[in-house]
Amino acid sequence: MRTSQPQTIYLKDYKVPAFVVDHVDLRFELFEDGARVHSLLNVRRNPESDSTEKNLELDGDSLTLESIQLDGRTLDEGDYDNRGEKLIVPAVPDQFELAVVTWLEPQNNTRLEGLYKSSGMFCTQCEAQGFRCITYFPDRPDVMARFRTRVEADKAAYPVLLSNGNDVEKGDLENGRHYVTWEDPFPKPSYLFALVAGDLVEKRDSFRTMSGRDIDLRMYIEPRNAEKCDHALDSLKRAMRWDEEVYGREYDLDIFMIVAVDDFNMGAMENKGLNIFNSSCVLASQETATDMAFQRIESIVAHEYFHNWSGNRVTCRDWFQLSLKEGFTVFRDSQFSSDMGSPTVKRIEDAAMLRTAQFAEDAGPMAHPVRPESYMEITNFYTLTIYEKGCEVVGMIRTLLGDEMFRKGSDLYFERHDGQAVTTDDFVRAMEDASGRDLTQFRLWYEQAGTPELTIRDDFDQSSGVYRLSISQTIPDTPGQTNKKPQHIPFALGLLGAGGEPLPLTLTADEQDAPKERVLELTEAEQSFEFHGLDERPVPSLLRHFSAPVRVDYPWTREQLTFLMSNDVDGFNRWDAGQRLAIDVIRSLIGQGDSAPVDPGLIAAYRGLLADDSLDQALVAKMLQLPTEAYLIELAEKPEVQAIHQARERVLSTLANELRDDLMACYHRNTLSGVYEVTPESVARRSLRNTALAWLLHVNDDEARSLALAQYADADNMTDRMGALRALVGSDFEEDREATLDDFYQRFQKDPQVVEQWFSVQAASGRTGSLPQIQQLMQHPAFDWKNPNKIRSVIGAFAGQNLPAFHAEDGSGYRFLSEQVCRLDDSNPQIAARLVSPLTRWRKFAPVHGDQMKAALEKVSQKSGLSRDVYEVVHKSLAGK
Ligand code: B3K
Ligand code: ZN
Repeated sequence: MRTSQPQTIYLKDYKVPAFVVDHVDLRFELFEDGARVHSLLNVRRNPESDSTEKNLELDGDSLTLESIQLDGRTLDEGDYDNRGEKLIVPAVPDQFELAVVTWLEPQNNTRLEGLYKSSGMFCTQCEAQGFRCITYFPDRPDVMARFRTRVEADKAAYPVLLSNGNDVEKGDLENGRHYVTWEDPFPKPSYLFALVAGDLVEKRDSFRTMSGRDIDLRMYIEPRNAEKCDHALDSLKRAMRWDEEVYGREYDLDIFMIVAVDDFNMGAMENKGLNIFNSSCVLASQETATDMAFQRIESIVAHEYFHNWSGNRVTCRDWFQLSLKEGFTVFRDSQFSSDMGSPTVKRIEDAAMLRTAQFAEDAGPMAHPVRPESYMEITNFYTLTIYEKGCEVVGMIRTLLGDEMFRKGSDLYFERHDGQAVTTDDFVRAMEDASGRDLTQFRLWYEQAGTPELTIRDDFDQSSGVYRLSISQTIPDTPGQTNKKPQHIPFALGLLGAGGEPLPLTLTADEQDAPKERVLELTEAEQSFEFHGLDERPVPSLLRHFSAPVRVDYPWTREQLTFLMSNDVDGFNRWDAGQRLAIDVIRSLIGQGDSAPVDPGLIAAYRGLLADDSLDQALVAKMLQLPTEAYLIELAEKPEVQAIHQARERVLSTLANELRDDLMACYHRNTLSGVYEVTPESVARRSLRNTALAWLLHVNDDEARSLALAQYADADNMTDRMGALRALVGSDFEEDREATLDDFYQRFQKDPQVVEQWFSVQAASGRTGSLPQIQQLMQHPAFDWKNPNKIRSVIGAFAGQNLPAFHAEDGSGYRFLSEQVCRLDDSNPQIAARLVSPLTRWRKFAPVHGDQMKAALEKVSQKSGLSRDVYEVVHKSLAGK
């Protein structure tokens, strides 16, 4: 628990470490009532440091120090200082051995950082600063050491003992105990350390690398999950092959291990050779995981695997550089997912998430650059900005350099910095050096927070045939940053003729055979571009593929949007036009009551989508999804949540009623027979069919009700079973809803990952997720305050997805959330700090909401002993104008 006001850490204060550690020898004695950790460090003064610092400073958190020896001499209490979160050993020699013994209580560790227990097994989470909860250490990523780890535990209770690298020795000990020693030949920062001990089943596979080495792939799970590993192992092999083919990266150790644990703060962790996963992000079977879960698992398995190069072999110098590994690795996993499935759909999913959630972050009190300048608690900076905007920044470099130069750049980066801890600037420099391009202005993407806004206007001169686009960019102020400079923005576009044909983009009057798509480079606050040789005013297709993470303001007419929806050659922009059209229609209905007519143009456009089986069905499935409430709220100035909800519901009901027969036909046309497979085509069909079902049940269609009940009962996979359940939950057929929810729980109660889905489908729905119902779910025997997934699936789903209930005008949703945050703050501050996030946007809302959100935040800020994690979020949100 915090005793003083949290300190702010600044990038500008970075100094190379005064001492480095070459080797770490660890011995873990694991018991039921605690763990003893013996650590032996080979420490030496860092030749690259000009510091004259005589004292050795080590980090430590919540540790009991049992003994400390320097070069074999035991230090007395007066010989060192271990007050606060540091252990300071004064006047150390230039080179020495430090032996430290600490005692910890993993069984009582509810923060899930450092060494803790999950379902009876020991496991670790060290990123970013969990290693200091295990032993005293210079716990910073630029100290890279070789680790040797001996794990000792009771043999019957913990037959499997794992750590990083290769197992080099094992044997039995007295009292029914045993040990295994692991050695990792690659120097690594402490955040990549991992240990697992448990009664686990092993699933094996193997992979032959491009140079012909055979890698042992091993997955460790609890016995009840033995049948849920195939998908992760297949995904892993695909990722390994892909990284060889696309980036030339080969795996380096002889063993690659994956462990699934139920209690985990994040999705997964890329520990060297021993990735640890949240069970929900790695275990899957057709009966228990939806298509979306299958795809998520494939991408997370790949993401963690890709970190072996982008993160582990080349790591971050300090935590301000987090996006160096995260942005690049998200970019790599997005490319991989595109290659495995539908690139257009993947781009749509990424852009939708970015525009809904990252843009909101950029516009809120926690806004920060991709390379932040300061933080209080680094755990709060595992954000959409670091990850997703960081990914976009890498993607823009690729767009500017082209595929070939980008690959040269990444080769140079890996070659130049292998084994080093580096910065985002080193990454950009490698890209510059390989390509010869100057990315000076581009670097502003790392330095300036906020989402650039492009205002685009156009005119056409019939007499000269010149079409002119004027583009201006501004970047809004964010906390601590004003008067921003224009950024370097790759802007992809095309022009369409009246018949929908792509037109050449002729930049000068004498240019021949101009391309039909271009990437313009915006570098000024205002720029204009002329396109020659046009017979008539074209329809512009702007920011194709979402070529930069920016907002676009252009006065589209509904006719232009409808036209783009069915004619653009860029699938992404077809989808985008559909979204913009739907947004425009929904917005125009806000506050208009239940009888205001819905634009027939929108209905016709959706009818067209449903009718045309020749279109890419994966794209159609995405186009049929109406913009989410969260996105509509994000776009609004002072959003009125209930009114937005009602307007959207009105459009949904109108579409469902007007298109009833088309939806029925779509449902039947997309009924699959044969074996379940997760291909883009079959995923799209299931998605279309379940969307049709949900829409029809939204208007309580009787025939659809029978279809849903039958689909629920007969489904051979979770996508269809959950699709039917979700549709029933969204209907007014109360008895069916209750009966099906009960049946679902009875069927799957032994499977925590499915119970989590059962919780969230209820918590996210207006019909089953009212506050009293949420409180009831929290009383359910399957709810568990110590399990982050359960908290997310009930409280997180309520506050993040059930927006009309969360934003209830009496403020009850806000008060509820603040109470849960306070309760969690003591046990798991990381999760508490994430959970509080919906309240931080209080300034965005009209006072009727905003004042109560603010009051809820103030309540949290008054809690005594507030963690650094929650303190930072709450205080930054309340600070300022
Ligand atoms: N690097 C980890 C995240 C660790 C979060 C620590 N609070 C997962 C990932 O991005 O791959
Ligand atoms: Zn990552």
